[in-house]
Amino acid sequence: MPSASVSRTAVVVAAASLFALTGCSADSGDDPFSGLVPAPARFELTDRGDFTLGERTRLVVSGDGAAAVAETFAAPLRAATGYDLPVEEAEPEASPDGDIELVIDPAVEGDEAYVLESGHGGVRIAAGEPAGLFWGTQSLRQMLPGAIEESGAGEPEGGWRVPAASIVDQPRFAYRASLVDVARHFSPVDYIEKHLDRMALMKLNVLHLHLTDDQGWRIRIDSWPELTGIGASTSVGGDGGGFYTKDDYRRIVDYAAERFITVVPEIDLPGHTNAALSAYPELNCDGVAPPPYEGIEVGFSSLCADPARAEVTDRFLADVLGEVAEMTPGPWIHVGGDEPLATRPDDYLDLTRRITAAAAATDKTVIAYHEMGASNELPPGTVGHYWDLTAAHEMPANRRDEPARPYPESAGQAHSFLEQGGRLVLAPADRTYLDMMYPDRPAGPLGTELGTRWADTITLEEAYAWRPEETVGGLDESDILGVVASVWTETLSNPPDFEFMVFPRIAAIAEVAWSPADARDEEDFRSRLPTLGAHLDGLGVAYRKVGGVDWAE
Ligand code: TNX
Repeated sequence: MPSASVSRTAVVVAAASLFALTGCSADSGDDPFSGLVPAPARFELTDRGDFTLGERTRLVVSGDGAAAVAETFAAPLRAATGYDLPVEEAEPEASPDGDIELVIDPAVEGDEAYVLESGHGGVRIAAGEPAGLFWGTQSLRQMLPGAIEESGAGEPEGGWRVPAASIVDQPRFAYRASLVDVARHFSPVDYIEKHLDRMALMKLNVLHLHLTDDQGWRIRIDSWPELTGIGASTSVGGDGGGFYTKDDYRRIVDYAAERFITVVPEIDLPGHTNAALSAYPELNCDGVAPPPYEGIEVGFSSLCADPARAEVTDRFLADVLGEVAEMTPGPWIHVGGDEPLATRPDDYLDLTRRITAAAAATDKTVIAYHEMGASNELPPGTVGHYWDLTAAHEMPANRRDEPARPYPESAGQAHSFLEQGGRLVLAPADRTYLDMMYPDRPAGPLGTELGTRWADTITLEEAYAWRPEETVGGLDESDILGVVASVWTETLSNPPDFEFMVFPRIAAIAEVAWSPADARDEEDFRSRLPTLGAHLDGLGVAYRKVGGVDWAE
């Protein structure tokens, strides 16, 4: 193993050589390596010669947590190559050449930072924490040929080659989320696991599950069983119901945790609650349960703020949020709060206080959409989730007759979270909503028109050009906990349609989330996408082969 040429005493995020790779391609099999997505803070190809993963390669680990990372990394590699790839504990110095070393090394500072050195003699990834080590393995995963994603792939022409490189890397933001709306159309656990694999490839580390909405309640609550009875019986267009049992949810949480991904459960309150209201008449002010809803309107349902319903509503909030928190190991719980169009403003403030208090009573940190910033009684540290348009937004041509955006009100509500000691996660709909159409409005893989345009259409380049710090004005980098790429599923009812809208635009947001701000370069990003595409091909993802990218054959 060649000695590391990168200092391991500290990981310095320096952008200087981020794009050193442009135009380079190492011959690593069927698909030449075109670069990593998201771009590392520092990446250099070196002249130490390609590493070849072979029958005798071992994963040599040292330090707490390294073996578990190695096993997660090795499982798909074994399936693709047929090699044993044994995981063995050893002092790093003692390991012979030809291995992949995964080393916990406190000298590498930063919760998610890692350094990676590859060359003819082997690969060494070092990190201070297991999370960093895992992200290092995901870089190595992308440096292997895309066939590594396919079970039983067999050896590609040229072997399982990894280009010689030096990487020093850590993320820009701590919270890098993919939001999946499983309420409008349900996704079974197996598909969520696939999505988690794809998230890991792009170093996204938060799965935000939008578990409840007007059309469906998708998580079992033992104390309110009809939520997943009547409440889970259908979906948009009557495309069938579904929900996660507690065991299903724990499977998702565990699978995510193995990939250093945290699940954030969202229970959308007090609006977007028709499914709950349809299951329990006593939650309705008039005591009458509405029928299940299969349309795509928003803003017509609300929990009841009437004092006569206070006992049952507060019991509902405490029970639901308590059970959800109890099965969620991560630090956050999301209580929604968006589009309260069916809730009178003073009722909304009252319900917001009660909802966020019930959520805080679970000892989780509360996250809420920006509308809840209207309240000045938020629990300390509540995180605001901004979803309105960016400050830079120009109204799309089809909506010029509407009032100018962004809503000053939404921006003010976002700032209210900062004033109350919280931070923001940013998800402006005109940049990060992956259910927004592409401007050329192509039919999806199954021939249907996909997505909506209420916020705008979004190209890959527009998603990539987004600058989070400019989203609502007046933000410091430290105000931003992270960013969210959201996929709402009113028009997306199956994996190919979902994937066509999500990929590759989610990769643009992943790079916004991970890579240094001053190093982003659209041309360079497009030049690196073919390698990601080869991996998505290996995973069977039906991504859109957008123009301007030299996608792998
Ligand atoms: C707005 S953004 C919504 C969702 C819709 C989405 C469709 C937000 C928090 N609410 O209920 O699904 O637009 O793009």
